[in-house]
Amino acid sequence: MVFISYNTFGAGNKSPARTSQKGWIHVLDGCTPWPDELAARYRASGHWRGETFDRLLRAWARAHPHRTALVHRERRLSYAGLEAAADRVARRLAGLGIAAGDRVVLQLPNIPEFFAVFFALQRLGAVPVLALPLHRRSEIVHLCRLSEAVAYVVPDVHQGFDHRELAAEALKEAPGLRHVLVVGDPGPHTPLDGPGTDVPAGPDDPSDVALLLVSGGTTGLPKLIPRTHDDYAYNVRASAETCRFGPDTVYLAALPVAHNFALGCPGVLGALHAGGTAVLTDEPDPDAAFALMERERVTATALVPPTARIWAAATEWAEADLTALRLLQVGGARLLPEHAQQVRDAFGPVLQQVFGMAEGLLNYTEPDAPQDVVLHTQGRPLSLDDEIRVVDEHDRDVPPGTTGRLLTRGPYTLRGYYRADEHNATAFTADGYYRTGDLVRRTPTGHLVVEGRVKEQINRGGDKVAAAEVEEQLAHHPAVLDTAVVPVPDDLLGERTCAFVVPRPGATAPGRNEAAAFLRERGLAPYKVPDRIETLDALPVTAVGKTDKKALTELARKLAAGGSARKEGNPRS
Ligand code: OOB
Repeated sequence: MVFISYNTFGAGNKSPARTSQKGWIHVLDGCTPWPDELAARYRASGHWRGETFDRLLRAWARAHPHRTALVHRERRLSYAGLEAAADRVARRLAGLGIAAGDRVVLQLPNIPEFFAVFFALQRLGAVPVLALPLHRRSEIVHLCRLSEAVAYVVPDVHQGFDHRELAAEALKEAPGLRHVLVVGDPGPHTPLDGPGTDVPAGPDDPSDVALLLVSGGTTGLPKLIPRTHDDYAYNVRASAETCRFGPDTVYLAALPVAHNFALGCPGVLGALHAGGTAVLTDEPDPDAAFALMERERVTATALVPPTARIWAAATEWAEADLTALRLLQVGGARLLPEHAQQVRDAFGPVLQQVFGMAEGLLNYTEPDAPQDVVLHTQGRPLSLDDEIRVVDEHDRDVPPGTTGRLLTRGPYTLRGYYRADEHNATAFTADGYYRTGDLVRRTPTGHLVVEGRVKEQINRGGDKVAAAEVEEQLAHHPAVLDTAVVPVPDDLLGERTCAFVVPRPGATAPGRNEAAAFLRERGLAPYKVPDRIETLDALPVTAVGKTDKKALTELARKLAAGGSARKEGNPRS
């Protein structure tokens, strides 16, 4: 086993794929490793323990084979059963020629097969690219091409959407894609179930990339976030410890498990790491979720703020017994103090705020934190080795307690997006800090309060929408000359999207329905379709001639409150 497989490369540099004598790819081409001295520090402090996810699953299955690992509807899978399922899928994939270093786009909802495939890929040393269930052609084709995926794993039909049709388009548009594997009725594709071949011993290097997470993004299409075994195993283990997960933990995954929060913060992997049970569902409405929580005696779950508020309201009339619940994590978007209070009033002192990101850094309010901290802050960094800087626009530290831009680096925060040299040059400082794009303030106790953001991203109740991506897509509409997408405040989701559109001379700008149909047709995920469309004769510009997003955000706010675009803000009317 090669313990230290990374060479030292600066942020933004490409590291070459390294091939061992046996032909395994050790470091994915296009990933930026941690510098040697930091890697050594993270190992010395016991954060990085040289674990791989394949060895972890085997160790769990050996330690308690008969305990329940996963529950889905009426199905219960023991740890031994999960390991056997992963082995079966690994044999299947090996039979198709999927091998160490290959990337596989995994787009499955919250079903046990997600984890069977995830761990099968770990077995093979192949790398899952975790697409969200709501991603559509635009995102999927991009993810397949960017990762040069050889396979794409989908359900047959999920929530009325036929993934086999999307897969057929992906096969046409992503040249490297060789296999589509379907859970359920395969249609023209390959069933995930089926015969396979022996699995060759895979690579066993903890500093290899274990998975690629998809970023919420701020520019154009989503980016890929390489997470190594060392860093993600630490992410999971430290989160499980902080959240006091143990063998009696019953974690309900109601958010998509392809998202970092429900996967590893501590999520399903945290529950498994602790020897507990994970219950999978994608029905987060309170009727279904509460019934499941009562049935399974769920002790912990994670929600985005809008769902947390809906659940809090539902406790007024719901009769389910939720007394087993000890931890209710809320994160992904800002939870206002008054909403935090509502959640706390409804569920008792089980609320935990989580401020995290797929890129790494996680902040949790501690389970025994004073109520004031839980209501008013978004938590404290998970690791003693998380380095935090709060800076102004020139990267100068702001005085303590002042709001500024959050920069971070640490043992589980990426050093570069996958194959994104140009973006990496600005997304990181020269000394490797990730520019989160979030505006925060640090309290004297070291807790962070998220005050806003500098990045152009709309946070639609936890679903991240990159303004640039929607703008790019809308610009393809034949009647659209120019466009700018901004957030509008929304009581439930926190924010919704508003697209300002300037029509081409003589053309009529598309209305909301037409724009929505157009964007869906182009394969954009449905949650990225603008909630509002407003027409302008021209976009306002700043002194240097850039689109004035500040003015547009203000205008969108006024319009949402009942004004008119032409009266209030169109500079040329
Ligand atoms: C989580 O991850 P992502 O990658 O979908 O989104 C990260 C961004 C952050 O940069 C921040 O802008 C926002 O989402 N965010 C919050 C927040 N938690 C995330 N903004 C305000 N308050 C919070 N509590 O969203 C994520 C990943 C792991 C755990 C939890 C959330």
